[in-house]
Amino acid sequence: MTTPATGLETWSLWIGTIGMTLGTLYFIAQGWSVRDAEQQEYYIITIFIPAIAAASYFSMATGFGLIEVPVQGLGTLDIYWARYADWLFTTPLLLLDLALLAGADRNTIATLVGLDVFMIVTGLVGALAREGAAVRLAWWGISTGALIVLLYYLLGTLSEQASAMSGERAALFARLRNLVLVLWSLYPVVWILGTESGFEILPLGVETAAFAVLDLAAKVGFGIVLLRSRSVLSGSATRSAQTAD
Ligand SMILES: *C/C=C(C)/C=C/C=C(C)/C=C/C1=C(C)CCCC1(C)C
Repeated sequence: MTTPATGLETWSLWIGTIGMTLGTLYFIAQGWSVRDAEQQEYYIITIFIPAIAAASYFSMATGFGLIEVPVQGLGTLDIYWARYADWLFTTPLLLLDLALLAGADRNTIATLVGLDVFMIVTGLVGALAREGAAVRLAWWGISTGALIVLLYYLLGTLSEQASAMSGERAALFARLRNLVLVLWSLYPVVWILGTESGFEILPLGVETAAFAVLDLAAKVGFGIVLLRSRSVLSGSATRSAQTAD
């Protein structure tokens, strides 16, 4: 069976579960009275993000989301696969929020989501690969390559499209984009320092805590920043001034 979770590991997973649940409930409560269809769109997307993560954290906290992977030369690694199931759905939703804010066209959205899904799936393959450390690191490199292109796209094409929006909206976009740039860049770092790479510079407990902090900031933190600017979220650039709530 899998090795029993350490204190920090268990704590982090339960804090993740509770934090994501509270975030979900908070966004639902906030969005309850929203009648504007365009604003509702952001609420719907942003509520599902911590809701999916809460389910994933609950599965990890109760042991379902964990498997043992025997890796050549590294022994048996404990891998929380449920993270990737969560990220596969939540990261495209986060990008969708950003893309809507930027007024992005369909091709831009498709490119972003495509790169993102590619990044998460190749990361998952790297986490599950049994063929030894070199193969796992190669997958990490492929996934990180996709992240770099994705962030480059956020800074380039998407930011360009956002600059056509009103000042307030463009400023909100820039704030959230910067949050994504910083937080998302840390995921491959935690992965490579943690158990997945086999380096185990960070023990599983510390790695789990680090991912919990990143996940809470990237989902609940992101959602709070986005939704507290509700007045910016509806109408065209010019209408935004009149729809203050
Ligand atoms: C709410 C969850 C978020 C924002 C998760 C983001 C995850 C990433 C940006 C993960 C990236 C990875 C790599 C770039 C390489 C190694 C494997 C991953 C999946 C950790």
